[in-house]
Amino acid sequence: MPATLYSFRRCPYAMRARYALVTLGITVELREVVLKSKPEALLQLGGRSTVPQLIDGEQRFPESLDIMFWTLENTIDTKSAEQLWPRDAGKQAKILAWIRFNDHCFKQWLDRYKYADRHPECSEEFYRAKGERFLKRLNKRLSSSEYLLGDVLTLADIAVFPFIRQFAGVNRKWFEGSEYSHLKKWLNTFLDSDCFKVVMKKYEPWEDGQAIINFPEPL
Ligand SMILES: N[C@@H](CCC(=O)N[C@@H](CS)C(=O)NCC(=O)O)C(=O)O
Repeated sequence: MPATLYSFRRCPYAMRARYALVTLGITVELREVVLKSKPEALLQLGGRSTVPQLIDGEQRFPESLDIMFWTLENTIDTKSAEQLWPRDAGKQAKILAWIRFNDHCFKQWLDRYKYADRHPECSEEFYRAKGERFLKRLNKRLSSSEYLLGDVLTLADIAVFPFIRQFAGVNRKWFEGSEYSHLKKWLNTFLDSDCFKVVMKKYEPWEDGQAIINFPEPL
């Protein structure tokens, strides 16, 4: 039986989990969640009810990063898995450093920039400038290689790009006119990819008892 993924299409955490699943060719049962009315089956699991969450038999993974590691362990495409998460401890540390900075520093400024009206103590431009510190670092890194760790895609790229997509979407005109040309090119490689089309396919909210939705759908 495939594992079950509770997901929300537009959530950047769920996006990176789905992107890893598609990249590594793993099929799950998809349950699309409406955040304002979460399904009973999710709530009854107890504890946190954020998405994404993956349930694999008795095991539960309520963190997107853990779901990504679960995909690495469960794929039969070991070559791609080793590329995304190289054995080299130094590279692993760099990957985690990018992800941690994204999740623990950049994300808070992204949220304030996106919902500046809910944080009137500072201006939208102020929050954007705070977020730009990460954009600058990414752009500098991407000026000398195609991806964050070099010339191959790793978990760092997959984990970070959905958040940059969200930042870009707050004021698209500003982002398009910005100086971050390497970052824009990098982001577009994801947004234009076939994988992303599969990742962003729309599904109706899941209801108990409905037919199983396999994700990704078989070709
Ligand atoms: N650290 C979690 C964060 C997940 C998260 O915050 N998801 C949001 C949607 S983007 C959510 O479920 N919000 C609803 C809630 O907090 O109840 C992860 O990496 O999976």
